[in-house]
Amino acid sequence: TLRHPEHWCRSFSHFIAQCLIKDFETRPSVTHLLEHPFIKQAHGKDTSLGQQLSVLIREQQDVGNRIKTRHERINTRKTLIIESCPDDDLVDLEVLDEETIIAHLQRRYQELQIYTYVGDILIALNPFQNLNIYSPQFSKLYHGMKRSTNPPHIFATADAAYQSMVTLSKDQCIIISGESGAGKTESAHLIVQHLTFLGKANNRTLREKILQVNPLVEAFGNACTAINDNSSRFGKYLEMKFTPTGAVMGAKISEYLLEKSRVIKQATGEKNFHIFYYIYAGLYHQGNLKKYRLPNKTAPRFVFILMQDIVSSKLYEEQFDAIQDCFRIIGFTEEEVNSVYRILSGILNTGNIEFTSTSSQHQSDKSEVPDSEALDNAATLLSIGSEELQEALTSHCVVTRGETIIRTNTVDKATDVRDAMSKALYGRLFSWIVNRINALLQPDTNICGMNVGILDIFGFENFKKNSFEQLCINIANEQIQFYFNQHIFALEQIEYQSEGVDASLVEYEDNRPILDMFLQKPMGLLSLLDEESRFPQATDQTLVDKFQDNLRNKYFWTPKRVELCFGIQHYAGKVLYNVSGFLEKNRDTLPADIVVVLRTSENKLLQQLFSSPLTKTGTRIIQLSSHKLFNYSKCVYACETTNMRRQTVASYFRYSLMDLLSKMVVGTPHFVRCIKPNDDRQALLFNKERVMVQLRYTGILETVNIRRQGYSHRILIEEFVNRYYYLAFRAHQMPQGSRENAIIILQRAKLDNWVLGKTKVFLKYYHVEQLNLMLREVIARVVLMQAYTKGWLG
Ligand code: AOV
Ligand code: MG
Repeated sequence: TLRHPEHWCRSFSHFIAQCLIKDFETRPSVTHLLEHPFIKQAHGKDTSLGQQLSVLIREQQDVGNRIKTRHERINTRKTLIIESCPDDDLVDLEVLDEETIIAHLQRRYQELQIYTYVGDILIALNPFQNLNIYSPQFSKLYHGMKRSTNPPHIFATADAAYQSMVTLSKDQCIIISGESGAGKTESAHLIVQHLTFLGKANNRTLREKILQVNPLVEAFGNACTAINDNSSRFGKYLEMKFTPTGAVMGAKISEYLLEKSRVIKQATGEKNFHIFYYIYAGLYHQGNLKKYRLPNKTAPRFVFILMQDIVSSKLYEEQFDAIQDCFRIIGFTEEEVNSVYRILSGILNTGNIEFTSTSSQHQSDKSEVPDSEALDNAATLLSIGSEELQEALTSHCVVTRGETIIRTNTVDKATDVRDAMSKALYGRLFSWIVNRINALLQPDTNICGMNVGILDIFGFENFKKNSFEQLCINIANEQIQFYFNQHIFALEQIEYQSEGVDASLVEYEDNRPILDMFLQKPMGLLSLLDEESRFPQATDQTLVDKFQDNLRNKYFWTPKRVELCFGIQHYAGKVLYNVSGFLEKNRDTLPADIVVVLRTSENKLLQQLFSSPLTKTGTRIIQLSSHKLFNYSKCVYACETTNMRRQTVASYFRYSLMDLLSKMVVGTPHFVRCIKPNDDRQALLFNKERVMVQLRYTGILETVNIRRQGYSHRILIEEFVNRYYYLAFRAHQMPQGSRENAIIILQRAKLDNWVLGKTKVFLKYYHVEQLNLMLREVIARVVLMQAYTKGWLG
């Protein structure tokens, strides 16, 4: 009876109408019931109720109309039956080849439909302009809806992850990929926005705090590059934590591989991390430059290219205010923020310390600081002794046969030490901020909840000159592509065979050989780099020779005419790397003398940064249990633990990759593939060639094929019956997890095209969506019914 409102008694309809109004914001999926004549009739006498209802209905229509003009179409389907809509999903295209897909995406892009589905995967084309489709009204519209109800949207992906988490009580993970500037970070923001909307906690401040997390860490971790003005220079995995009923209760970020070298040097046309410009402009306008000992004008050798225009930049000043708000809202104390500013200004001043060579009779390689202003400023800001700092920069202790000898540093060496200190300060400060945010956003209950994780890393990069940083970034992207392939193609096809399911196999480009070349031990590129880094006499040339001698495959080559370079055929294209600086960047040594001085700081925060056991980035490394690795070995490129004592950046990088993937694989993945339509950052410009290349290397055509032919969801029969028996049996029946019962449920749900394997039910992505939606509605009805019969809501 519950399924048919026309059979409801009057008072029950009235009650439902009240519930609907109360629940409207959280459950718009049932709003179509509002229009049902029996409901209207039921509260016809209650004018206030009637008025509220009509307001809600009008609001709903309003949003719909706006969507219509925006997307030139409104989908008014409100039934549970899946209707194919050739426009929105590439899987439904009649002709399937590259040309057709490109033409289709181009037409949609020109109509400002930047999103398109490939089954359950979302393709997002960067619009390079602000679209008016991300307001709370849109969040409402996409809330709890099936994908086919509305035009494709990033909110629909976030919603699907959320609904799947709540319905199945399982962690979820949204993986956003795409090359640099394709729109990953923007997509991640929009996902967080929709998830905070969905996870409405009574605690409003918590929502506000979570929304400040991305802007704050990005101020410290993003920078302007030749490709993207707001390029992520670190990998970020943000986990949003929810209660079992779906209320947001906290968040946690993990950061990966910050490009610290940017603090001391940027490529031509690039800039330092945003925060330096923000604080300089902000403090300038506050009249606080003196307090933080920052020069009023651009100093002669200000490594941070704090250009003159910064002083007049209104935008930077506004960003500074915004960052101050972020700190305050998230809960940093004034003392902490002040310490952060002092350390940042300390880094700026450290960058200005210059050395000159002084030779005496006894020591020819001595360096000194001719002008002590920057040195004194840095020491004051970092609350350490100026003399001690100078000593740590210009000399070092060596212990031989129990005796401590002090050796002087050459100018080059002193400069390296200075730069290592700046990098260490910034890297550790960044990690501290992330850890502090995590502490402040930790759930304050012991409830064992669930997560939606959002992965936003630095995208694939290919500059004119590529260095060690690009290599790490590109290997990380290679790994994410491998994970995608494993999940979409490999695991699925293995299961067809083992379960005796007849499904045609789809060929795809497997990038495992490239990953092997990088990560294998002991002959992979990273291992070779580590080995060479252990030799003090190693040079750029010996490194290239070593690579050349040991990496003999079609993915690696050394160009004849360009010296000290090697080329890699990545999944996303050819990249030429210049090895100069590779060894030093990989060693990333921070002299003990500097650590000793910094530990004497009177600044509590600074003490904390350097008190923990030293790891390369200052973050604690998470040890993974062997059990976890065993389970995930299909998706994660397994690599065993490395010797922590002599940790290089490359070995830390392996850890990070493994840690990241082990987090990702516990959740059900949802993929967002960002595509960059042109390299000029221009709205409405669709460069066919560029899009074609991206579609090819991400394997979109193959993905469409496998989504069309394959079964993306494979669930053990017992688990299936356990999960969905509500749809065909009474709550107290608890049917057995048998094949017969699974078939009863599938038939009752009126699904077709599913297959039963030996132990699993094979379902299309839209089957699962429909089953979950039905399950949610049935459960909601049962809950309402119980509440009503018990008189709780009279
Ligand atoms: P990325 O994260 O993929 O690059 P971003 O998310 O930073 O790329 O996007 C680059 C720029 O594209 C943004 O600064 C926006 O100007 C624009 N953009 C992207 N998505 C949208 C959108 N949905 N609406 C409006 N503008 C958008 V990198 O982090 O460099 O790999 O390391
Ligand atoms: Mg980014």
